[in-house]
Amino acid sequence: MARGTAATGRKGRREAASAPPPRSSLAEGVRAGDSLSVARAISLAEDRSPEGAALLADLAPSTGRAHRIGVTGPPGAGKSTLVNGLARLMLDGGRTVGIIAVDPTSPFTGGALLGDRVRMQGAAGDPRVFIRSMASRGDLGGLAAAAQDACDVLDAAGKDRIVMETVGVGQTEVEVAGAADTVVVILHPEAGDGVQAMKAGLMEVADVFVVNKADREGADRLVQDVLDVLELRRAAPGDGWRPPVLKTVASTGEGLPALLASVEEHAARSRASGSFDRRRRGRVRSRIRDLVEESLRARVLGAGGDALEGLVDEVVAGRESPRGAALRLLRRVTGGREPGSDHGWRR
Ligand SMILES: Nc1nc2c(ncn2[C@@H]2O[C@H](COP(=O)(O)OP(=O)(O)O)[C@@H](O)[C@H]2O)c(=O)[nH]1
Ligand SMILES: [Mg+2]
Repeated sequence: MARGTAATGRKGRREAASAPPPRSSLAEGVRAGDSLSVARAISLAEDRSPEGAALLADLAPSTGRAHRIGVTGPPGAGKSTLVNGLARLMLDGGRTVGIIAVDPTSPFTGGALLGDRVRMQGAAGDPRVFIRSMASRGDLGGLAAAAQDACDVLDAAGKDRIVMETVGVGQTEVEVAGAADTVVVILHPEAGDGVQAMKAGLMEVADVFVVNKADREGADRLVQDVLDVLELRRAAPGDGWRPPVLKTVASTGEGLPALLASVEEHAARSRASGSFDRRRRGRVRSRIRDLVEESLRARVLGAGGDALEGLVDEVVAGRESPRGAALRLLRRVTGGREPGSDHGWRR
């Protein structure tokens, strides 16, 4: 990545901007790693304000260096405890760390995240760590996008490692965690959870499996269950990386150095094999698509909001088909031109 060293890169940019408007000074603050600027930048991005969009554009040249690690698994598996321990190890190894805790199930004031904050205090007291909680505002797709934007901000702020923790095993969690360079799936030896994770598609996105609470009954059996499922998965095409299944006791730190080593090995191997770039391209591709979809949807339904009910009447009365109605709404933003086909408007 042609980014130069952090020091010369930042200095060069600062000299180039002789009379920076306020937005640029916020970008400068982010690039300098200032926590308040980072927090404000993430809020702007989260609000999806035009100011936030412009800021992300300003920061774009400074992103792409961090390694993004998604951590997901069922509630209570020990994710927060493990992320905290992992962050400590990364700091001890001389890395700077950003942590984003994503909770699609709770409103912004939800208790779960406050609990997480308390648990993460070990790492939170350290100025080299930035921790941010993000919760649903009733729009799950938006949450995944906001988490990605927050990652970009932390990346631009010079964090070497960004960990995204999600609370559960639903679709949004898979989406958020899956949008990482390395995906860690945490299971724990309690009835049903392993099966649930396998159903939710987590088995497919995992690069590293962790059976946490290895101090509990049933850990070895769960390791074997995961290995059995992986045996089937090996038939699928891949880059030769076999996801390891590691045992940890996050509450004591046991197994965490091996987990970190595994994550780092995956990072190195995927960069060498090209799968890192492929994944990153795929991620960017779907982010662009999602944003196009989002803004088209807003434009079509925003501009045609009044027309929508009239079209509903027509469809209900049998004078128009749903597809025909959709095309009529679309034409309002395509300047009356017929979209080539409606396939491009969906995924
Ligand atoms: N026995 C045991 N308890 C653990 C372990 N890791 C975490 N816990 C406890 O499990 C509970 C849930 O942990 P938490 O990190 O909040 O899980 P999360 O919901 O996945 O983030 C907490 O009470 C932790 O102290 C472990 O390895 N062994
Ligand atoms: Mg948690």
